[in-house]
Amino acid sequence: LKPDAVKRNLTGEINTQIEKNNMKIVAQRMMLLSLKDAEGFYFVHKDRAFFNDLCKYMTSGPIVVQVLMGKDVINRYRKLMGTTNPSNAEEDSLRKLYGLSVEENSVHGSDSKENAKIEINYFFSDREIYEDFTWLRKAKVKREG
Ligand code: 3AN
Repeated sequence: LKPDAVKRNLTGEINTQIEKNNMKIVAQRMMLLSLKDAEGFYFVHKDRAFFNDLCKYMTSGPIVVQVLMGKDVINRYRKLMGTTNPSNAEEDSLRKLYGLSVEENSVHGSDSKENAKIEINYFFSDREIYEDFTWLRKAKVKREG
């Protein structure tokens, strides 16, 4: 959950929607990213024009990082999030409901199992994850170059 959502006190509301859609929050933490954290997390976008602004925005206030579990969870959560730009996002999607702009679009979600592994390992240690996610640990990859 990105700074715009946390700032507007939407954590509970978004979590309710996640849970209502049969996805389980199995790890969660509120944190403030350093610029280095954000740059590492978004390293794949380092050549994009919006990279610096995006990293600055992601450090502008606390975020809530979480691990979701469920059947086909990556695709189902991406669908619940909606498209990157909230103004084009599907009715009832999180970005349509809460997003303010293409940058302040309230939520992030891993786009593949491979990236989910990297992103979960970026933020969580084994002991913070409620379910058995040991399979994740086989693929420790450092995102930063
Ligand atoms: P998504 O989060 O929908 O998968 P990505 O991975 O293409 O989108 O982009 C990562 C993040 O970068 C987005 N969530 C958004 O905050 C930001 N972003 C993407 N495209 C733009 C853009 N054209 N201008 C500003 N920020 C952008």
